[in-house]
Amino acid sequence: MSQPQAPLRLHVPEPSGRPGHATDFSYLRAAPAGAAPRPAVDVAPADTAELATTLVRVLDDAGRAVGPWAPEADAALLRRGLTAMLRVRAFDARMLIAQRQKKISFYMQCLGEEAIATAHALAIEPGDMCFPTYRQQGLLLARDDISMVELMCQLMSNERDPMRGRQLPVMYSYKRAGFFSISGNLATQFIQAVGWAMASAIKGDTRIASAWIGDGSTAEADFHTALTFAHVYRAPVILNVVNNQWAISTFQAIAGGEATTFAGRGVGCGIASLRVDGNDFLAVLAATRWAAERARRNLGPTLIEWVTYRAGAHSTSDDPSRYRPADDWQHFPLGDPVARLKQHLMAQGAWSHTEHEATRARLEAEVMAALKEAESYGGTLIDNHVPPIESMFEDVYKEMPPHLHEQLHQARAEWARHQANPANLPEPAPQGQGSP
Ligand SMILES: Cc1ncc(C[n+]2csc(CCOP(=O)(O)OP(=O)(O)O)c2C)c(N)n1
Ligand SMILES: [Mg+2]
Repeated sequence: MSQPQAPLRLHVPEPSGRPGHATDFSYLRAAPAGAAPRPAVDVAPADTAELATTLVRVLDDAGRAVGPWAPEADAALLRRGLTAMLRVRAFDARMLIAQRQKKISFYMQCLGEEAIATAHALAIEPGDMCFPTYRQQGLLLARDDISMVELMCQLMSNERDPMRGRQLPVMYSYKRAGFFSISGNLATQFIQAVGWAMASAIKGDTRIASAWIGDGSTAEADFHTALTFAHVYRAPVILNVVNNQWAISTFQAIAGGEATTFAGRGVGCGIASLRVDGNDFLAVLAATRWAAERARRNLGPTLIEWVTYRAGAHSTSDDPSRYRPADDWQHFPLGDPVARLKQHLMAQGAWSHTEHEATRARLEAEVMAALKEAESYGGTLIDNHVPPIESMFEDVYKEMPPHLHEQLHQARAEWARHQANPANLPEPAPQGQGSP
């Protein structure tokens, strides 16, 4: 006779903090700055196992750059980096207000995560192709290829929106700036990036790809497929996992981050992997350079888990006070990336409070001027402008097939009927609730 057993049960991970109950961040297991070794770029992937569980950090609590990962970066580059982060923050803050003012329908900010995309953008080369998510606006705003006005026109879906109103606001696409079209279907861009990297190698090109995904989205099958292909063919790609602790209201443990790391997934697949302090501008610079060199030297892919914190709401449709402590970010052990780089530069005498405030004011003025210009081009919510109905049918096929011709004909007739009698107009859809 077998012993009676307790009934089986499942484990459902829970966040260690909730509204009114402070988060216990010890689950992060944050290592001290300077402690992680920096192996040669041709390290065997299996030998990065330790680097995938510890935390690569450069800036210590006093703002000093310490340890083997401290990158070569002169004050001019770091000042540029700090300015880029402040630029992203100013842009995000103003676009949030613009959404509340009903000038745009939807927005997604990256507050608290600015170091990752901005330092990454300054560490890769023009011509490399990023496959971002909606939270890497820093890739665009750290460089000058694309104007703020153009981004705002996309957000307003106005006449100058390069996407012609066919994408949700923030879903930019800039081939000329190495910024692949953002997809609303999470994780699809991860396999596309690996495919692009493979194609670059097949063509004998020198450009590498950079794939982006959030902690929550790693639970999608595409993530795992991408890892397999990247490993098998040693694709020249950087596989970035931004672990900002949350996927809307779902804690990262639900996507599989409990008692393990997302970087560990890479090692399991035979991919060199790093777990890096994503709020440490210098660590992001150093780790990106290391991974980019590996890719360019045909040493294969690198997976980097960037540990950070989504300080703001998921999007303008979200209210995080419902599911986490309101002051969570203030207690996040890795701090604020802007404050940390500022402290580092000030300690070297390469920045000052006065310069900081002057830069903020200048960037705020830049954003306001851009907004004024973008608004002058109108927008769906600003002047009720509706693009011509024909534009719905354009740019789909090189030559419009007969069935679309027929639908266009029908749509024109419907539109004319509504205009003749506005009472025929259907109820407008509720605005302001976007997805993702
Ligand atoms: C395939 C798919 N599933 C679900 C969604 C809805 N959705 C949009 S964003 C999001 C959370 C993603 O979280 P994460 O990957 O951690 O990225 P983060 O928003 O934190 O940057 C979800 C579930 C979607 N857009 N696509
Ligand atoms: Mg997330």
